[in-house]
Amino acid sequence: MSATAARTEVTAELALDMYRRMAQIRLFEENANDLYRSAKMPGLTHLYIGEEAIAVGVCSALRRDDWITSTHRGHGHCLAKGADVGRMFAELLGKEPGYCRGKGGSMHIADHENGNLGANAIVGGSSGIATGAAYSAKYRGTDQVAVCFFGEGALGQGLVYEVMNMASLWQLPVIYVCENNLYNEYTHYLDATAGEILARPRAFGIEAREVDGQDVRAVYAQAAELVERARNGGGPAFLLANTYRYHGHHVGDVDRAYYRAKEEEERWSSERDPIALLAARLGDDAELERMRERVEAEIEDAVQYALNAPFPPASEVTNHVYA
Ligand SMILES: Cc1ncc(C[n+]2csc(CCOP(=O)(O)OP(=O)(O)O)c2C)c(N)n1
Repeated sequence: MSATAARTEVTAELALDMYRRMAQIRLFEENANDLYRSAKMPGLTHLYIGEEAIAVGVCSALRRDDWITSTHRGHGHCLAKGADVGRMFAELLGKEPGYCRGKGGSMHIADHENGNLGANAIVGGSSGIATGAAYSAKYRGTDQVAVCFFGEGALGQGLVYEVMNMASLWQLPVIYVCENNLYNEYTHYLDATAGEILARPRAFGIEAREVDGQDVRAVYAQAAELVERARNGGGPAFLLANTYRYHGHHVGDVDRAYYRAKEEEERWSSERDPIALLAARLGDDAELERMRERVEAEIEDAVQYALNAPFPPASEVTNHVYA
């Protein structure tokens, strides 16, 4: 077995850990939805349910000191990179122990200790930040890698092409992970995206691959190869992961019949669910059930912790705010 093959191998231990992380994200998101629907959460949020295998597969190939940047649909990325569930719920509820002392909310969670440079509500915006982080790693001579998660809607943003051009010229250790969940808000991506997606990074000489975003083992294997390659000076890469969001664009988008069929939604959740696909492969139902129960207890505690946490005092409303 080659050295690269050894690193991309999914051991039983890693598969179980990836299962736990996907289950944690799924339950986190279901609880976030409940908090919104019971009017306990201010604002709204964009659920990652259905896409868990991408965040988990990619982040499982990263070190803690590697970086990620995230999007408006960012809870899964935060959790997969190691964020604390209690502090995440606290942020969603606007509470003091939240990652931004409750002032950022769902779309602005950053967790620098775990290498998460932040979610970003500007579609495509974080591509500049991830590429800058990769430039910093190269300039300082560290072997860190930066991953930029974004939806296929970001392919319409010019910044993404400016930074891919630089990343290729300077051989930066950055991986652009395009999560194609088929819809940019309420528009099918084929109505907004000309030509082949992979032809775009390839035009800059960037290594570009495609993966089944519902198969966490496949995502991990591709990511592990591309991360090692970038870490060893092999330059940037682009990973197109095909996926689907089960819920609406945001939690308020409940009547979706005008832009996509119920049958399509049911097909993805019943036949292509990333957690069920991995469970079928792992087989040990009793072990998985125990793991699910542990995650359920962890999430329940975290929700209670956030509900009971204080709001920041009104006197500090303008502290830490740079807008
Ligand atoms: C620069 C910019 N333009 C428009 C918007 C409004 N907007 C928010 S999400 C979104 C669609 C994003 O689709 P995609 O990038 O595919 O991500 P997904 O929501 O599917 O995860 C748009 C247009 C925005 N936030 N930023």
